[in-house]
Amino acid sequence: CKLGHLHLLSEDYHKSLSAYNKYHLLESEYWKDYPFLFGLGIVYYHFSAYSWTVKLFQQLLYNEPSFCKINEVHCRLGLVFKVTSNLESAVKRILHLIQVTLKKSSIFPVRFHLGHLYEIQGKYVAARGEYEQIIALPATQVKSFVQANTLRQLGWIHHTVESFGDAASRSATALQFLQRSIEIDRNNGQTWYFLGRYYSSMGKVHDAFVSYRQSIDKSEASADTWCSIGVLYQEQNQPMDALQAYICAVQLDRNHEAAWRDLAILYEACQQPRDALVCYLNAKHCAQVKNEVRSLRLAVFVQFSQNTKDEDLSRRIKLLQEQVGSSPNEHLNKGHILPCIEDAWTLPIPAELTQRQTREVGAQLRHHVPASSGVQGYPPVLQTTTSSHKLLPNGPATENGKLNYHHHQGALDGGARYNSVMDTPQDTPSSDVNPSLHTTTNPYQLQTKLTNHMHHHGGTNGSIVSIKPSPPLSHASRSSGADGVLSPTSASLDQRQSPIKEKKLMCNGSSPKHLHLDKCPPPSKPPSRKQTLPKEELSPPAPTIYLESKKEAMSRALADFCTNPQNPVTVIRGLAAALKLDLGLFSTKTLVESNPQCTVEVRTQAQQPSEENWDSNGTNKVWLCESSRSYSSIAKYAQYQAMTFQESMKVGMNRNTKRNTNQNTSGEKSSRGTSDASDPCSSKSTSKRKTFKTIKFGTNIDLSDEKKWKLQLQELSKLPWLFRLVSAGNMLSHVGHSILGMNTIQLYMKVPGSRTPGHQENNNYSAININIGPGDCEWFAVPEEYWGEICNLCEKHNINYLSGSWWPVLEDLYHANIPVYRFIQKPGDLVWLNAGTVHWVQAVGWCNNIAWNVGLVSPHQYQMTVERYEWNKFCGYKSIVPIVQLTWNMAQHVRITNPKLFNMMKTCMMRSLWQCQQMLDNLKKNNIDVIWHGRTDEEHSHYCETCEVELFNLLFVRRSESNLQTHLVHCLNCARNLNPDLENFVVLNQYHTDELMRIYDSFTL
Ligand SMILES: O=C(O)CCC(=O)C(=O)O
Repeated sequence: CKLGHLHLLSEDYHKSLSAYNKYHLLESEYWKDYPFLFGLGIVYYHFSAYSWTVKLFQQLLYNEPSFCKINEVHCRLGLVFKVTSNLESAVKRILHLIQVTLKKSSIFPVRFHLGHLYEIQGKYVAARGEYEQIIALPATQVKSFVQANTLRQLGWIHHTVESFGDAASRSATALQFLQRSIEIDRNNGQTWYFLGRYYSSMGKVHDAFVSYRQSIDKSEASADTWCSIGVLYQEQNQPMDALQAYICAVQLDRNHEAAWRDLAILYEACQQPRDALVCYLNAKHCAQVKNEVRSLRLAVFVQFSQNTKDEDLSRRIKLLQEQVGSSPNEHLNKGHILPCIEDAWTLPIPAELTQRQTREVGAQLRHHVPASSGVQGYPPVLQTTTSSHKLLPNGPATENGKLNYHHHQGALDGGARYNSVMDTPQDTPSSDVNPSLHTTTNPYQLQTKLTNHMHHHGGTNGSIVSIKPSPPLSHASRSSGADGVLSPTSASLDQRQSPIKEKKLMCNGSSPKHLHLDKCPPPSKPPSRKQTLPKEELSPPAPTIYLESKKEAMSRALADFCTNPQNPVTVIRGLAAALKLDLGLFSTKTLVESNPQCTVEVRTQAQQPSEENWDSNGTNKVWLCESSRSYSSIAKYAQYQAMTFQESMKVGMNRNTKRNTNQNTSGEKSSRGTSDASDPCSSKSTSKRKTFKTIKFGTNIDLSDEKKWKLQLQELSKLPWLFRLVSAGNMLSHVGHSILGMNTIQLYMKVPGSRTPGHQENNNYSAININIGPGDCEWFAVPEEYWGEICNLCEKHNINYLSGSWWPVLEDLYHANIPVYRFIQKPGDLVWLNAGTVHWVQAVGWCNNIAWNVGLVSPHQYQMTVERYEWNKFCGYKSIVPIVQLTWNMAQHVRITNPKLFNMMKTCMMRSLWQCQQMLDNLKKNNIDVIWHGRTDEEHSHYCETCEVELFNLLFVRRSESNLQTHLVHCLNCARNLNPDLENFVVLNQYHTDELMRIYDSFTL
């Protein structure tokens, strides 16, 4: 491990990786060695092996949030999330970093990234705000490369964002910014490229060309620049030069959609339809590859324009296929202006532009074979036909022949492009370890590269970080003294820490910080199951219970069946009848009569077949389940529900009349195609592109107000104890405050196709859902032990399992050997979801549902809850159930008789007590006062403003700088990160230690 550090210090990453690997193989408890986690994370970052970087840094953050280089960890995580398009997480990390590096000069590169993240997200005003803060500062305070990059981006957004003013003034401002940027840094190829784009759009051809040339000269090989040069040549009617430039672009980036399109347009203009067709097909493939990523990343309006682009593309391809198919082969080859695409592929790059370029292209191409590039087998070869039809003259290249300048909007488009904004080594947090995020190679390629490297350099056989369970953590063996080992390598962000106080205030060096009950390593996903399930076990029937009497409904046997971990989900039929429940109280009519103005969150969705999920273009099956959010009222949504229902009745009646007429006149039955309008989830399919009706789903309607919903709540108290909203045996009744939708009721109002995407319940609690009707709902459920595999599939689709919105493609699950319960919930059916069951739901008809959570006081439920609490902490995701507070409350109010549950709760209490005591001792030693605050009844638990962990007892409070009326609460680590000596903080405590000790002692079996 030390050897790894040494090589890292001398920036020999290969050797460092090799040494760290050896250590990792030998040391099963590697995760206790924080400098190792940091060092190896840095090495992976260097090689752009981002998923491994994230894993190691998360382990480090989880185990030692006060590690001396923790800000560097946050910064790199922010950049990793940025480059892997996990933009929300990136913004979160960068905002955190800005907060903790307040008023330091190191903030500005970070602030630049924040601005740029906003720009990528299409939040231009926010982006401009960040950029303007940077350039408003005296030049001496901001490094010149940050200034230059900021001016460049400001120039670019003024040039491209129409809402920033009238064209003339935007244009003047854009030019000023770009020129100022170049004055500061003449060697930035990206800035020259933007300037070229600017001049080109102003019709200043010569200036544009000079700028592009500068760009080529200064930059690494850039497909964008070559593509734009091609456009410029083509506009000047120099097709051969244009061809060469485009070829250069697609050689540099085989997935450069715009360059393939432009090349196609060029060939069409030169009446070479066969070559044009090849290029369009490649463009189409690139578009497909990009679509899924794009829909994750870009704002809706960009998707609309993408849809139009895709339609154009498909139309052109169809036209050309007809042309090519109907023309003799030899005819197609006659009178070419340009070499065909296969020959063009071998053309040399224009000599005048390439002295420096050729060197780089060679180097690039060696590394630049995309791991999953579907545009294979270059040069592209078209299967020619031998049909004898005549080639149409004058390919209509100008109909959609606008060249694709705007399809590649520099910093705003694809991932590879925006990397270049940040990859100047100085842009990264600390230049001393030179963590370059390579411009031209995507993370996945580099992962492959890295793996190959490891094969060749005698590393492991690819299993670099095989996270395996290790023996329990021994406190004594924690390597605490070695934290400083790497300090000299990355001093940038941490110089401000005061080492003396740091040691004094640290209280968690050897204390058990987490609730992890058996002191195991950082949380990890359950291992994948190896055994292959027989086909019939992949679709098990959902356990269903038919109740006939109140006695059965109230029986112990029913509760035991539902809570048995062997049954991930149970459908209970006949409950409403057995208990004489009046579910009509939740019908739309009654809801409108009782609370018409109540707020409804509306999700606008596409109505799709339940086992499928298509991207917004209707071209690929994807996991990302998009919906936009708005708000309405019960009364308005009810109108919508009724209106859609009536419409569908009308369509149904018309269809019947038509069918009858047809049958009567011709005696034939009308065929039922996929576009059957009365089928609520039907899709129309034109040239393989599906289109779906847009629907609105009324969700998360809050029925917590006991006055407004008195009758409804009363009715539900007739339920058996296990299903009741409030009961002594329900952990969630002991939280001490309401958690909306968990220990309060939520209502859903649906039309056919309304989707609740895949999820596990918060903190793995069990859930109850009753369908009020009149229509059915379709459910999909997967046992808890498979959540890790579903999480992996989400990651594969670039979706965050915890915070993202996903709808599993069923065939992907079967392919991964994951069993899925699929069943219909009829009106009156109660669905019980056991702890941790993964599920997703789609309405078949028009219906309302009510749902809430239950936490059975049992060891199984408690363990599942704690596991998810820790996993959430590991992933930086907030647990909305404050488990520590809940445990202390339960210890006071519930008689626990199960020894396993008792031990787990006692461990949790002991750890929180121990931590509080350590903090108090250290605060006292440092003469920091702790002020009594207490806790009011029903006071909500506090969470750290920065890292969102639950705070128990001790609160570190400061005034918000932006709003002095607001107080912000932090955990000790984040407070110290903001100010090592806790200046400007007030420390409050909510419990007397004596009282906690008394509760602890009197909590007995
Ligand atoms: O009825 C719905 O769509 C919500 C289903 C659900 O996820 C739940 O009740 O937990």
